Amino acid sequence: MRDIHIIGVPSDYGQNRRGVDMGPSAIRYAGLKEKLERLGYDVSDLGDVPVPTPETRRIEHQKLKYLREVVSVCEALCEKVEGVLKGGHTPVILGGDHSIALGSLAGIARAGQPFGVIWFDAHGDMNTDETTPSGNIHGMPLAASLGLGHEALTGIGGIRPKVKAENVVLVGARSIDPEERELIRQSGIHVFTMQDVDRRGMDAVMQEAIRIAANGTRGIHLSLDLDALDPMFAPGVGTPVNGGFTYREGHLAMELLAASGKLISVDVVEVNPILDHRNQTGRMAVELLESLFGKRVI
Ligand code: EXY
Ligand code: MN
Ligand code: MN
Ligand code: MN
Repeated sequence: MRDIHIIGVPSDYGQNRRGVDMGPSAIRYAGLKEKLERLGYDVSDLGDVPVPTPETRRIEHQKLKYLREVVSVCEALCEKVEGVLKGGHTPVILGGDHSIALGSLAGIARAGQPFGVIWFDAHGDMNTDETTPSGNIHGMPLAASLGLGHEALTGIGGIRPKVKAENVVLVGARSIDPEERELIRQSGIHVFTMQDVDRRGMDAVMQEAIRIAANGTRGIHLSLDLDALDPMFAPGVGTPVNGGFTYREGHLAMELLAASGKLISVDVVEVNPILDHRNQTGRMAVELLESLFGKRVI
């Protein structure tokens, strides 16, 4: 079993609701390290990447809010992820809002192996500075990782694109902006909406998603946005959207990914303890990670 290296990214610069910077603590307090060790992994917690202090918080671009801070966090995360992968370990990256995934994907790309991505999310995260309705960069990381949008984001880690659209699968989409829809269509990524999951079932959708992301690649990065789950099971997220995955659909998806043996890295994002109830969402994140790393009933 490859050992696991945990990296915390306490950043909320990709959006405008305070609290998601405490996501790494919430997930740690839910017992992540101990529970993965109980599954037999050797787990090292590398601590947190440096995040600029709020004093530097300055909006220079209304369409790319806190750009300087997001880039600084993602460049630091990119270095860490590259080092963990080159050391033969599995990075488990704790957000923080979803803008950090730019750093994760840059680091995997810098490690040099072609990879696929399963992007578990209620949203598309496929906006650019030209299409964004909010200016929040957590709505842009997937587009930027594909090389779409402002070069300050697409150039993170010095690799563009970080991943090929043919190996990217968005699963759980149910809140896409009008202009974002066009970008998604043109990009060539694969999308399974909640209707696809309703009609075909999570088993069929995930089996296909794994096939697509693994096709011609060394493995799969899972970008797990807790808002993919229904707010009933993950209330503590910054942009909740009704009609998400059930508790079991979430676990089945993780169990199928575990069984595929294709996982190379994972980021877990958007856990906001201020919006949560008794760390329900932090605990949900840890439970999903246990399933992702092979926890079995029998
Ligand atoms: N599409 C909206 C925007 O771009 O502002 C909402 C994005 C929410 C992104 C969250 C992390 O998934
Ligand atoms: Mn080690
Ligand atoms: Mn997201
Ligand atoms: Mn989302």
